[in-house]
Amino acid sequence: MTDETYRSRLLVRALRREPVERTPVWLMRQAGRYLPEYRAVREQAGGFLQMIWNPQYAAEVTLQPVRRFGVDAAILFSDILVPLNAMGMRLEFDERGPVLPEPLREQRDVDALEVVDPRETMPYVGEALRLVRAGLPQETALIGFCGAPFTLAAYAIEGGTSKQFAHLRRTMYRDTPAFNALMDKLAAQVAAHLRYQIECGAEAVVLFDTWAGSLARPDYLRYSAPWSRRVVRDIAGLAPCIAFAGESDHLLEDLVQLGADAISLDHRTSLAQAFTRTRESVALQGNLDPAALFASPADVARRTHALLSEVDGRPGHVLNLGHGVFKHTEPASVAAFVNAAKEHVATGHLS
Ligand code: 1CP
Repeated sequence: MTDETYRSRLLVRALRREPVERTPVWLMRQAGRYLPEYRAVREQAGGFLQMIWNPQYAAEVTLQPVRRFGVDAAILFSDILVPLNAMGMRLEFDERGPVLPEPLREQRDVDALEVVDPRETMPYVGEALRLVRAGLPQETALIGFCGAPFTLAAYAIEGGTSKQFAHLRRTMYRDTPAFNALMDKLAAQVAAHLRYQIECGAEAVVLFDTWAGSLARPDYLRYSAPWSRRVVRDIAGLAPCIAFAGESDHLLEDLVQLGADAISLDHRTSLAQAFTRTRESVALQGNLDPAALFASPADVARRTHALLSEVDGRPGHVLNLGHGVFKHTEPASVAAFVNAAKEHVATGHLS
């Protein structure tokens, strides 16, 4: 990458806590059903997994929000559950979300799970990344991602989404050797998947630990953090890593210890206080409430300026939502969010 290309990619610089001309902005789940052009491709492809497995479709929907809104980053269109499928688990998506009809419940299920080479089992991921990079403006960064081992274990053991995670908790507490063996395999797969995406052009990666926040702090430290830390260590120096953990205000100080370059905060955490709590030792991403996008575009712009004023130009901020875009969001509100970010003039630390 030339110096000029590097300088133009605000996202990568902000993740390294370098001063930037303006705060970079992108949205989690920025490709999705709230966009008519996404729905059209989904119809043509015939399903969600069909879009992921076809690099042309995956690249097209990855590029759609970049074209429409001019966000500062594209995130590969895929899903955190794709590697579980590559490891040998059946995976389906229905109206309610993901379904894994053969969940892992015992040691021998874990034994049957295979750590695989992403180059051989998920070549469509690398191909889609190359197509996206070729279609992106120079200044737009490309992001890869993976689920964190704990969140992947939650889906693998439950067989889908859950509110109480009873099977997961039973396995964690009562069959700890099987849980640990599963986490070891998942950590190896996750690290390999992130390395593969970086090799194929991802300039930053997100590690999504969506269900981490469901754990009390001692359980997070015992059952999730060690394996996430292993993954972060495994990719250190290759590309900046953003650690996301859902509803995790109680874990913020522990998330710093993962060693990632940035932490993605949800809207329940005060961004200004988070800079203090993390001693400005990591970059912070976030954190407009995704439901705030149901406000009028003018109100969304006001809320976005208020959030950016709170940060006041401190280095190491990437603007995003606290969690993914909701399905019934109006594109005009997303545009208002992105445009407000691009127009915002910091009055504090940078001026
Ligand atoms: O019907 C559709 O079109 C599918 C909806 C959808 C989409 C657009 C799903 C099903 N996944 C995705 C894409 C996706 N998932 C991306 C693509 C990048 C982007 O466009 O922004 C990413 C980064 C993910 C990651 C993901 N999948 C997470 C982690 C982030 C998060 O939101 O917490 C999780 C938990 C999933 C599982 C999943 N996949 C899909 C759904 C509906 C869910 C969540 C189900 C649940 O609540 O358990």
